[in-house]
Order: sequence, then C-alpha cells, then structure tokens
Amino acid sequence: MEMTLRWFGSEFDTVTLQQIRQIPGVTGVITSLLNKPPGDVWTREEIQKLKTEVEASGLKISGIESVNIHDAIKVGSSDRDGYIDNYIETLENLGLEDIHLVCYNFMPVFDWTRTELARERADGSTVLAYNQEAVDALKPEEMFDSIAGDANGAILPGWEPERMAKIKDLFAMYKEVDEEKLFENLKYFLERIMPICNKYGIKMAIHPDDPAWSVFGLPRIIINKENILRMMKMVDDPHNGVTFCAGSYGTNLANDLPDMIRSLKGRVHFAHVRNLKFNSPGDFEESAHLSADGTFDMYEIMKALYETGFSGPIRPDHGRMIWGEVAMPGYGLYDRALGATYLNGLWEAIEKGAR
Ligand SMILES: [Mn+2]
Repeated sequence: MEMTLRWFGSEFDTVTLQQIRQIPGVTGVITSLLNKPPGDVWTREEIQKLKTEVEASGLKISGIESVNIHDAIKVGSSDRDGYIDNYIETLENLGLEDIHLVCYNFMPVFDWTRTELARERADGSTVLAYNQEAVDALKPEEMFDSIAGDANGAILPGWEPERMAKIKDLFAMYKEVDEEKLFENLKYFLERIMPICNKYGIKMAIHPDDPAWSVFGLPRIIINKENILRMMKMVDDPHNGVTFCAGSYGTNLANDLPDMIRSLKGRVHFAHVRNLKFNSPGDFEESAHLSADGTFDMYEIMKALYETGFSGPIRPDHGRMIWGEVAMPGYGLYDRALGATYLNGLWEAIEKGAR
C-alpha cells in the first residue's frame, strides 16, 4: 500500500505539494492535466512537465485521476475509434514517462452527484451531502446551478461549466443508450486499449458511479458486486481493474464493502477510502474518515485490502471543511491529512497484528 493524496495541479489546487509532502506517510500524489478536454492527446512534454514539478517537491506521481473518456466512446458513436486512438496515444505517453495507473469512469453525463456541497454538521464543519428527494425535485439542467454556487469558486471535475452548458445535447446523445449498450461500449473500449496497457504495464482502474444507482434516468453500470465482476470477466486481463471507492459503492447500503474487496482480489489497483454517515437510506453526508463518525467500519475495509494483498496507491477521499479552510469542496488539506494519518494508523495496526 502506498499512501497518496489527490492533487489537481498548481494552477487549480489550493493545497501545495509542499504541504502534502509534510503529511506523515504520504509519498505520492494522484494527479491529472485538469484543463485537458476529454478526447485530447496528453503529450509527453505536458506529462514530463507535471512529473518534474511533482518530483521537485520530493513526491512522485503514483497515478492519474483521471484520463476522462470522451462521450463518443461511452455512447458508441461512429467517430469513437478516433477518440480511442487518442486515448491509446495518451496511455503510451504515460507509459513512456513511467506512469502505470490510470483511473477513469464510465458515467454518462454527470460525474459524481451531490445535492449539497456545504452541509453544516453539529461540530460546525461542512461536508458534501446527498438527498434523493432533492434530486427528484430537480431537472437535470438545474443540477449544475444548484451546486455551482457552493463551490468556493472552484471548478469541480466533471462539472465544468462548458460541459454543463451543453447538458441537453448530452442527454440527447445518451437517449438510445441503456445499461446493456453501456456494457458493450465499455467492452469495445477496453479490448482496444488492453494491448497497450500490457505493453507498458498500465493498470486501468474504473471508478464506480456515484451515487451507485441511476440518476435522472441515465444508465449506470459500475454500481455493485455483480456488475463489477461481470466487467472483470468480460475483459479478463489483470490490467482491467478497479478503483475501489468505499464512499461511492457505499452509497448503496446493500453493497457489502469488505466482501466486494475480497471478491475483487488482484483487480483492485487503486483505493479511495472514506466514510459516509447515513441519516436515512436516501440521505447521506460525507463524514470524517473515522469509523465512529460514520456508517462504515473502516477497520474492516482496510483489513480486506490488507488480506487480499493490495499493493497499489490508496488515498483518503473527500474530507470535511474544517478549521476555517477555504478550498474546493471535499478537497481541503486538513481533513484529508487527518484521514491519511488515520488510515495509515489502521494499516500499521493490521499489519503488525498479522505477524
Ligand atoms: Mn472516489
């Protein structure tokens, strides 16, 4: 296991590499070229520049989150092959720069969905939260406006204003795409990229859909054990793996998180570990990482990772806003540093207990 933190790049992140470097036990960052539109090739020069900057701080790039998938690939339109070629070129350039982990998702239209970015908790901290009734009351095109005002001026990944401006066109694109079609298009994409992943040892790690069910009638497939195992089998290559995001799979209380990790042994390439506090099955908020603050048993989650021989990068996920910090919601320094330290503590205890 390697402890990391997500970092959006010096242009976009309020947290610096120097600050991340001072969190005990954090040795790498998970980063991205945030201003690259999906479908564009990441050049070697651009990747090198990012790498040089990260390494100058004493950290390393442990993986990319994300190289986003163009909608043409997700809907399977006739121009998808050109975008897949571009994706392959990006993977090749990453491989040549010695980067071997790529997180991505296959969610139609919306990336992760929350109804509140700053719900206040009893201790005065603010957190991201989701309420199904609030989603049911909104039209999809209102979703962006409803959350953009709380973003502290940050551009949320997956919620870029230029993308949201075209939301009606995006919905039209997905009109004929159901779950089966989405599986088919994912298979087509993976089969084409696997040769390059094998050549350069690049592990592809699909991020689950969040929340783990259909929103606004759009199909969502990476939501539970049955579907993720189907995906692993459908392209049965060790480079076809998952980002095990506890907070995303955990949105559905029917998902047994430690059991899912065990069933994915050898295919979990990257882990996002965080906790949720459920107020009812349709209403949850992103609590502190500590088991006692939320609904999940974080010890059991870390134990399942340990016992299945997980050796990839792990990162604390969305943190609370605390101590007056102003940052991109979920991505401040303080609570994620507490999360990393707590997860490192759990891991050390599990590791020493197993001797
Ligand atoms: Mn995640």
